[in-house]
Amino acid sequence: MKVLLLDFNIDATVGLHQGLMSLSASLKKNHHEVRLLLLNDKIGTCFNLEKIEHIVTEYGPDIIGISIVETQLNYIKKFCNYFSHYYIICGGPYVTINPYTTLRIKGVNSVCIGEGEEAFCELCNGKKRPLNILSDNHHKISLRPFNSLKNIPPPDYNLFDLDSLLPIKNNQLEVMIGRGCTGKCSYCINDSYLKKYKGFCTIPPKPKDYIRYRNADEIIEELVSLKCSHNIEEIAFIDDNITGYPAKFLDNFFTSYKKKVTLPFTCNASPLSINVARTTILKNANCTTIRIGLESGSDRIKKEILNRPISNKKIITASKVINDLDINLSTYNMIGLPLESKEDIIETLKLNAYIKPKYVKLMIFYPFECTPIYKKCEDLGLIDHEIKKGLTNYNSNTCINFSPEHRKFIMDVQSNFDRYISKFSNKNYSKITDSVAIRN
Ligand code: B12
Repeated sequence: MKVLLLDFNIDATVGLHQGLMSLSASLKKNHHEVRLLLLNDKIGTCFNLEKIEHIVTEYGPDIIGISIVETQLNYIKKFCNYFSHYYIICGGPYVTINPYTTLRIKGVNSVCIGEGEEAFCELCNGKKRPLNILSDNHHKISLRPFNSLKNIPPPDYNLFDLDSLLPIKNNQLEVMIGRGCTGKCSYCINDSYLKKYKGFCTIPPKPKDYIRYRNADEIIEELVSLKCSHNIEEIAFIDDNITGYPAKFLDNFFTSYKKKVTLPFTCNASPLSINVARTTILKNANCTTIRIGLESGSDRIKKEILNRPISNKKIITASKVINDLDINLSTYNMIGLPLESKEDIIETLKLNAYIKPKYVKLMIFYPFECTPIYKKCEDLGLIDHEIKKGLTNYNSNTCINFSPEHRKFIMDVQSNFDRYISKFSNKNYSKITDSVAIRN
């Protein structure tokens, strides 16, 4: 079959789509022809339906596969409506938690819930009603258990034009060595994802079944080959929590990485699993930056709103480990959280000032449908749906009904986050925009 995969990446962070690269690898292994249409204003095609029609008609796909994140939904609806004469299947995080709503979008023929490598291949191979795929609003969802990542082919990096994409990312290659997170943070997809699997698998998975990692030798071989064929200066391991993988795997992987790949790297890690032993493994392998989710400096907000049991004390301890090993510390932060006061935001600024990150990234909170925090916001009547509908990013506005004064404060902190942090310390902070650090 001829498959066209669509990556809607409009007014959003540019990056390799790990899910689509994995689907592409499985489809190609099953002898299907695959092409990507990347919709993005900087690289790829801009969102102009006539222009897109020209590309789609020229390729003539038998099936169109779209990956959906909620903030791209407006564009996706327009696309599906316009191309409703094609067979369209949608998957991705939004679809997994809102399958029936997605299936009702005009033009959508079927949806994939959860991980899609086997299901999408079975559909393209002609199998009727594969598990994980729903083509009818009246049918019930049935999911297969999480697959071991050792059973699926390595991601197809050729799906993307790496030589055009890498320069935009400061020649930093994004890589995932595993999947899953056992956190239950109320704003994130992971918990809802796991709940879907628990509810619809014949054998419900345990949280630990969600955490999986790929074969270390295979990843190393892949990175060595990518390094030889492209201008890659740095690797970013974008797994949710790299230090959450077993120490033996980390040690084995990074020992080999240090010998064969050698490139400096950045990674995400949870303050809960950061310790001297694990962080030393990273440092020895040329880790230059560790990004942690600070999210809020208010322990009350973390407990009552975010369901995130990572106290300021734990964040301070983890930051000390990172700073002591002379690794750059980077923090992810959110403001504009439901029931958050000015004082809570000041706590976030103060905590950043105290732990001295080299880079900071701030997002204005956006409630994703069907997450526990969304339900809470709805119950309290906190969402301005008109504003939410128009939002495609996390920095231009808040869709939470705050007073005009608090709204003004949020926007001011958003524009001057590093300067606000500096108010609480004597150090200047460089700011990360679009996930790429601007080094001073
Ligand atoms: C890495 C990552 C990124 C990377 C790479 C993007 C990507 N999609 O790969 C970067 C940094 C670029 C990024 C950007 C953004 N991200 Co992001 N990101 C993630 C993260 C941490 C991991 C995603 C991942 O690679 N998972 C592993 C792969 C294998 O899984 P997958 O992509 O879900 O794909 C599998 C299935 O979903 C399914 N599937 C997916 N698509 C399709 C399509 C078809 C046809 C089929 C059949 C199946 C199928 O099969 C795939 C293989 O099993 C997730 C959190 C998470 N745990 O998912 C957030 C997440 C996906 N991001 C999110 C968001 C909002 C964004 C941004 C809007 C942020 C921004 N500030 O701009 C942008 C949007 C990007 C875009 N497409 O426009 C949200 C989406 C929430 C939602 N409900 O929609 C998530 C869920 C985080 C959260 N808040 O909970 N992101």
